[in-house]
Amino acid sequence: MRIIRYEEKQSQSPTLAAITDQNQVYPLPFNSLLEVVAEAKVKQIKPVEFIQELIADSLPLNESLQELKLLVPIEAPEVWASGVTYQKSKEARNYEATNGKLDANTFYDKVYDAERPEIFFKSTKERTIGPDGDLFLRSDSNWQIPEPELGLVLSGEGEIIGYTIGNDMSCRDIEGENPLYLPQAKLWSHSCSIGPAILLAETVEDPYQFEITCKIYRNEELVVEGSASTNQLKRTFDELVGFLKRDNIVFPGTVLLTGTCIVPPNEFTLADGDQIEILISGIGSLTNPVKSQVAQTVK
Ligand code: DO4
Ligand code: MG
Repeated sequence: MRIIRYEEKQSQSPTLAAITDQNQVYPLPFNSLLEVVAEAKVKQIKPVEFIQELIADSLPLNESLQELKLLVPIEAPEVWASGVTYQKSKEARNYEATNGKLDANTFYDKVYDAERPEIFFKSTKERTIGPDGDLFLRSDSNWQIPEPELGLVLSGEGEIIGYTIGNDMSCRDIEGENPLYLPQAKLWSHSCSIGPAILLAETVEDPYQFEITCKIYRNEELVVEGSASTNQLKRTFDELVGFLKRDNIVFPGTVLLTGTCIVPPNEFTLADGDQIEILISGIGSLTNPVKSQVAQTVK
């Protein structure tokens, strides 16, 4: 069972909906997944059971999932991210930090093996975009890539309530120049996308068996393609959430990205007009066009 938010055609208001395994879309009488989870808790049943009760006597939408204008599946107040949780990421970080001397014993090697994982602040609700929204490029970087990642959707207690797809856009040259520049290499307007859906945690048999694929198109031609699996993750999800929660407030609906396992070839950088597609088995496909940065104001 998956959860989406979409813009209702007539009222143009955000609407929560459940997607069944048969891909039927059922609007739900709640504003967010968090409300559904809270109500299920009161009833002492699992969110999936509560949703099954809710949709039992209703009809699905006539429109298919593809015909809907999808929004972020949750307005995550904060997005945090984990780093160097896959061997592939460790190698890529070493490459950019050492001008290609892959045998270097850097702090990336150390963090990969350390008890404490790398966890950093990635985005806020205002900077995060959903399916088909524009991802922006930084104007002061010449080496930018998407980072396709599994995202954990958390309750205020830090419980994993679902899984989504996230893109941790990154500037390899800025981070490679100096690790103290990490916030600038990672966080700017529209540098993070999540969606298209949240797969309810209790419906996932083994979260270490998600298949992740990333495709980048330029002028409608596939220019980068890579695949990996969460079974290559060095850490457990509980470990990552445990460090995020430690002495910290977790706002309900926070998303924790779990690190990248796919890195485009070293000579590749994103360009205006590219299209990024990230697919995760059971969750769906998150597609975003890439645009040169435009000035932003806070609404
Ligand atoms: O060390 C920098 C961050 C790496 C990262 O974002 C990742 O491994 O996904
Ligand atoms: Mg990342």
